[in-house]
Amino acid sequence: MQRVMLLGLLLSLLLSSCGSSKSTVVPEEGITSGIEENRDYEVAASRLNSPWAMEFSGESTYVSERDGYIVKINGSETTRQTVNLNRPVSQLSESGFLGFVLSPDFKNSNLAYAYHSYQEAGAMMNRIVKLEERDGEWHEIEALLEGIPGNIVHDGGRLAFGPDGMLYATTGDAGQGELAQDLNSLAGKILRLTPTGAVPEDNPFPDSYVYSYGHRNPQGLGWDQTGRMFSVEHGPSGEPGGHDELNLIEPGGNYGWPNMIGDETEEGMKPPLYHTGDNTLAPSGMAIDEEGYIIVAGLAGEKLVRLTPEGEKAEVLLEGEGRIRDVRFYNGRLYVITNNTDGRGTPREEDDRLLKLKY
Ligand SMILES: [Ca+2]
Repeated sequence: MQRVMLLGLLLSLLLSSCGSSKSTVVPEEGITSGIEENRDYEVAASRLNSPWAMEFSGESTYVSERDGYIVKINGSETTRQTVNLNRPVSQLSESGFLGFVLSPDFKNSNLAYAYHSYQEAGAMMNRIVKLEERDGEWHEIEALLEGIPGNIVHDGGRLAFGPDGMLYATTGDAGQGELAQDLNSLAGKILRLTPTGAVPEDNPFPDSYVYSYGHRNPQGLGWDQTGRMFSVEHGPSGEPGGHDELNLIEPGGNYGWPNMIGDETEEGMKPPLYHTGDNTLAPSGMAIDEEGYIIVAGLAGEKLVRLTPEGEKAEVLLEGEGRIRDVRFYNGRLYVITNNTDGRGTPREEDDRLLKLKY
């Protein structure tokens, strides 16, 4: 009961902070509560170190950790697996071992893909590698793409396979906004690769991995049942701040960073479906349910938010667990990883945790 009252207080604060907005995409009622009183969860794993992405296969869950490990969870058994890479992981602030996705044929091939930061001639870079699970460890077998601009912040890092069988990767602007508009740079983009690391013949720009551009720091990717592609990205820091975005991603689309934020418009640039106005959610992972509702993990916002398919309305599904890094559906349950151990959160004894929720 106390939790409900606290929630009401929080919501009224939220409402008062954005009630005067005239925006067309920030819901006038702000973020409402969709928390069910019986939304309990199981803790599927605890004491993870700065977890970033999660994947599932059969009874196993795999969680990437930013300092370069993969934790394999199988029932009550948790194993921290070594990842043998040809270039060492560089883990500073937001960089490190980030995206991780199992190959669609993982059960037969034992292959997976990872996105991680490394140092090259004194500069932070990011690379996408193919890994194989063998004898309880992971081994790099091939680098697909290297030299993606990096920094201690704005490294993007999400990997996902699309319904077209292609590998998609989000990259950040590496702290240099102008790179997001430069089609010759891999920064501030969503990239599309074949599973062997080649440029697909039907990419929107000739001989280029770039699928969409004008992104600041996208970290969430997903497709609905009709094949529409969505991404969430972090809005600007400082003044005005906030303005985190949900975008409908189309091939060759320019999503406006750093030229425009929020409801601003510019010829040839696509506005977001939804943005958070002056509020900060700091979205990382996302998941889409069977009806097209979009569930977004909020870091600084410390909540799990569900958006309607067109972004007209937002509601809180979970809060009080600290920062949330990633969210995924598997076998009808909603899985969430917290992100309280990377120096920006307030970890509790069991952090970070993998939570399994009813949905
Ligand atoms: Ca934008």
